[in-house]
Amino acid sequence: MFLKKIFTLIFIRQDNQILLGLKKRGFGQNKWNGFGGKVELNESVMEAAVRELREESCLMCKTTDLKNIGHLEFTFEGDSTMMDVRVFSSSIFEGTPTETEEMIPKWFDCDKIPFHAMWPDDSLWFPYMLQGKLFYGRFHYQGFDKILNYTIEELESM
Ligand code: 6U4
Ligand code: NA
Ligand code: NA
Repeated sequence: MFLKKIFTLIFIRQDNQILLGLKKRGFGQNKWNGFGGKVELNESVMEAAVRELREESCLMCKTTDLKNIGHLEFTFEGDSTMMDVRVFSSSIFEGTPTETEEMIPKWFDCDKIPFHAMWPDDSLWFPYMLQGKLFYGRFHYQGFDKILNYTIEELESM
């Protein structure tokens, strides 16, 4: 049995670009990723997604403007915790991406995603996101660099 912890991950889109953040500390340090974190007790998953986006990039977004685009589950060899990550996107937001204690935000062209400096799973599921397909992926890691096995499927609805 796994102890599930729910996380959010949000991707802001504008024209043919996507906003990523370079994580400055903690889990996923020095990797480019979407913005997100743990869901707290007193909030919904979408409220957490909006809060983490604001805390990490200074952008503001409404829960009603979020699209639920994917679901990712991560397990790690020898660890009974499952990271259950709810993935969102939005092209409606306010503010200017600004560096915070946790992240350095930067716009990337969608055909120039820095996969070499991202979680190894990202290159496997980003194509679904970039093609507008809903996805469900499960990844089992050994350490934080090696995927031992995985499955990804396209979903009809979330
Ligand atoms: P604190 O303790 O406040 O720094 P918090 O911000 O709540 O933590 P954090 O940053 O540890 O949580 O959350 C991890 C973030 O990384 C979430 O947005 C989910 C995302 N994430 C985790 N594993 C990932 C993976 N393999 N691939 C990926 N994103 C991942 O693309
Ligand atoms: Na975070
Ligand atoms: Na956070």
